[in-house]
Amino acid sequence: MAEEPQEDCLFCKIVAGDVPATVVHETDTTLAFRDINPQAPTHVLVIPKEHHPDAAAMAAASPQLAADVLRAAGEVAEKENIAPPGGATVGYRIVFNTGAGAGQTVWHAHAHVLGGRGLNWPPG
Ligand code: D5M
Repeated sequence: MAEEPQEDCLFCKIVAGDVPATVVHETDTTLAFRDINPQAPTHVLVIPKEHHPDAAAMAAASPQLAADVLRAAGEVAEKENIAPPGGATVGYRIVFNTGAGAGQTVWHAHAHVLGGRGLNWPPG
């Protein structure tokens, strides 16, 4: 079920244009902007314009919207030149921190798209 914009949600405010962001990609249903605290040379957040509290809730409410976010993440990676093919050092990671214990701090679903450097496994 689609949720209404939440008054106290930072990312709903970015979608509404009430909080500034460096937007790098937009589709009908998604918005992508640079993370304010980048953890890699490319660190972009891809969000659904609709409010959902986390990725699992978004996928449960709308599998199509979850697919839109993943597709937009791939498009961001292409634009940022971190998508394979491109040699052994090229690649990116899509991360959905889900729950406070996993580092989620903003309760509006978002995919981190990280790349532009070697990425270790397992993550911390
Ligand atoms: O990721 C939430 C991310 O959101 C975190 O990496 C910082 C980023 N952030 C917070 N405020 C902003 C603004 N105003 N613009 C861009 N990026 C922002 P999480 O997985 O929830 O910890």
